[in-house]
Amino acid sequence: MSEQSTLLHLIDGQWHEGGGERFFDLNPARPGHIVAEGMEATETEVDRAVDAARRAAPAWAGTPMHARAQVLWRGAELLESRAEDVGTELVREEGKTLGEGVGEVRRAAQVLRYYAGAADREAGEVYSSARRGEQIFVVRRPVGVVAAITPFNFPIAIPAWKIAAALVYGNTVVWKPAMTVPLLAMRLAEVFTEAGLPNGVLNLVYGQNATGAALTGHPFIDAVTFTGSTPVGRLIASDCARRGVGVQAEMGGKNAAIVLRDADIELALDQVVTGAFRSAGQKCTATSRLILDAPIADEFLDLLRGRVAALEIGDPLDPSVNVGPVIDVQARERITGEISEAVAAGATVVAAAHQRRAGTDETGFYVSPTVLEIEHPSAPVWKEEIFGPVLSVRRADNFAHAVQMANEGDYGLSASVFTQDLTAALAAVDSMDVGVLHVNSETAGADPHVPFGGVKASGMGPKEQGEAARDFFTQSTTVYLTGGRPPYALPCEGARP
Ligand code: UN1
Repeated sequence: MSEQSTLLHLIDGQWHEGGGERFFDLNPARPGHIVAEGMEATETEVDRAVDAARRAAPAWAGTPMHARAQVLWRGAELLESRAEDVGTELVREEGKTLGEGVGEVRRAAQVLRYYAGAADREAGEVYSSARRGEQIFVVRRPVGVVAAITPFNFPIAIPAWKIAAALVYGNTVVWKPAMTVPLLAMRLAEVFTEAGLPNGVLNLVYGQNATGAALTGHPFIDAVTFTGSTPVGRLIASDCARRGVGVQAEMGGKNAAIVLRDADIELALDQVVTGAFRSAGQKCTATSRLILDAPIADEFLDLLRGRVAALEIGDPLDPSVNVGPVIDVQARERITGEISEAVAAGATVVAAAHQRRAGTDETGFYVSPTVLEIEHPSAPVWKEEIFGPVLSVRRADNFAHAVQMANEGDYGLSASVFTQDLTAALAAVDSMDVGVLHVNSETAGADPHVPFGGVKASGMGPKEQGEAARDFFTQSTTVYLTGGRPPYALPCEGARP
């Protein structure tokens, strides 16, 4: 699969080239190879996409939910049948390993099935009334036209969980994916159209930040679902707030793993290495801080050194590679710069991986997985999201101290606690300021049927996935239903025989 694909926008059910600047989608493991190319959308094309979504909205909202769900069931089957091919394209475009790429396409299929199943689940609530003869119930209706802005790091799973949820609850969508992963966006949009989605219900446009801003600021957008950095998310959220538009923003993370003295050390090592270095650390849920209970810290770091040194770096299409490149040259420069600055400021490199697979193209955007021990909490690598294969370590005197360290800082997405002590695990549940807590598993991962999202600077608005998705993609109407005063006796008022 070395051919180059042409990227087409999807507007009102038609595929066509954009009228804006030409852009190239590069393979981060072989930057000389162009995976796909296309033209950005112009502002007029963004307008046309929103207009198409707006025109398609009433008929789609009026389509029975089971019929909407049928499109998702078919889409899931198509994705499943293409998992190997689309997963390989994902790897060529984004740089995560083959197992992760194919796994992510399967995960997207699972997400579509979960939302298709929403048609068979309860659709609202019924309450008792204080008044005789009345029922109160809450029904859900679509919000309208949704703008979806998605990041590069899960090119198909995150779009799937935003778009499938929006669609099944009766909304229409205009989607702008990250410019580094347009091919996977086109593949997902193809799946939806082949599955029978009517024209205009899903529209796809490519473009830079200005295109995103034209979309999220468009007067006919009713809601915005965004995943990306905290500064951009907050900018979008404030603009949406001014216009009274609902927003769901999933933003940064600086996720801590705490390893307590009684932990299963082998398990913790496996999970910390996976959490920190899978996808080259480019997950908002990646483990980027490690807090070690002092009595086991030296032993843990010794073992970690061996694990990290054994990681194989190289072309992610090679099945024996553990860590691929980061997304682009800017990311590589930024991340390596942060590592050098941390070391210059006194951080100690306690572990690093340099093993390249034979045949690796050295122009690929590789960053060696690195573990840094930090003395002071003000170190930028301890506080700021790096979005790369960098793990910062500190030592804690005891459990309470470890929790206090984990809760430091602005973010509150995910955390892990490794312990066999039930009391400590339950105390962590009560005291960790995060939206997702893992006890004895890595910080990354998100099942489709449960809420996902963070607190503090990590998230704004309703969470994603599970029933939380319904809260965001629908508006509720509370109905007080009474028949009034009938001109005849009701059975419940009649005299007993
Ligand atoms: C995961 O951990 O599998 O951008 C999902 C991100 C998150 C999703 C993480 N919004 O990394």
